[in-house]
Amino acid sequence: MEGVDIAMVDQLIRTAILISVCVSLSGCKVGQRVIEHLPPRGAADEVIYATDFESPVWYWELGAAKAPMNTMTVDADPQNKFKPFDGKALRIAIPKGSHKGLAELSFFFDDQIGSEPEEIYFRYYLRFGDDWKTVTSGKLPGIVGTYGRAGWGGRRANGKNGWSARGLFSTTTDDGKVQIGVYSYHADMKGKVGSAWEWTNGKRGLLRRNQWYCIEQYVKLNTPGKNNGVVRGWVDGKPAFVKKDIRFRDVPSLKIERVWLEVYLGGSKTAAKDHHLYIDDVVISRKYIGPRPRK
Ligand SMILES: [Ca+2]
Repeated sequence: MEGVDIAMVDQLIRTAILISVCVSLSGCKVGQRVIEHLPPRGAADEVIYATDFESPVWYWELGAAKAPMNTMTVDADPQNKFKPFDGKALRIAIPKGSHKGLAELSFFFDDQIGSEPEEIYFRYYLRFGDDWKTVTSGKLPGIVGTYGRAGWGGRRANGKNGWSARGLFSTTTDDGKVQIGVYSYHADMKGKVGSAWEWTNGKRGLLRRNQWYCIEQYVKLNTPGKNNGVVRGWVDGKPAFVKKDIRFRDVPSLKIERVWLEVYLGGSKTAAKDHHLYIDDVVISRKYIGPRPRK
């Protein structure tokens, strides 16, 4: 090592280690602000994932190289009566002539934390825009284990191939309200399409446009072969739905594969005009999350 400054090499190595530790600790969280009221994130922590859409590259953390189609982050959108929940939100469009809003974006548990849970909480803030007036129902973000095989799109679940518990929105009522719920493919499903479980407790799942709501979903997979799987729903921290007799699976290899951040207009007709909704403050956790504390 003659002629090499050992102290300098040592310093370079220390710097390289420090950089790699910082990168691995922050994952793809580059440029992203940590949501302050939440506990630390990671596989061993209760909060597994959180985004507040303040980062211009918020999608990196979900493995996407570019912003998903039909989306943009906004902190103002006055023509659609948008008001921020907290800073920027993700605006999702279902364009005229289309079914697709947000597609092909998921939090895959195995990729992100190296294992797949059997129960999980998923919470986000949701606001339907002033132009939201669908003539059919459709899908919202939710919790699934489709594994590219079954549990969506007419691919019937049989207990061994896949399952899903996505969010659901109904046709907009004449007075501008939207019923939400869960749309599930499970082993007891009849026919090719899933079961629609509307959140009707206290009418809390009947949402108005131009208003932010805290939507939280919980899935606990059943003991394989038994009817003891659970889906729960809360709106603004209040119970809006519970079902505790679901048979998602007959085999232990089916687990919670991902949270699917999907927005999709169903039915045979495409959107007659542009529809917009907004989401913010997405959290995936091993424990109940609940609404943000009021400032
Ligand atoms: Ca935000």
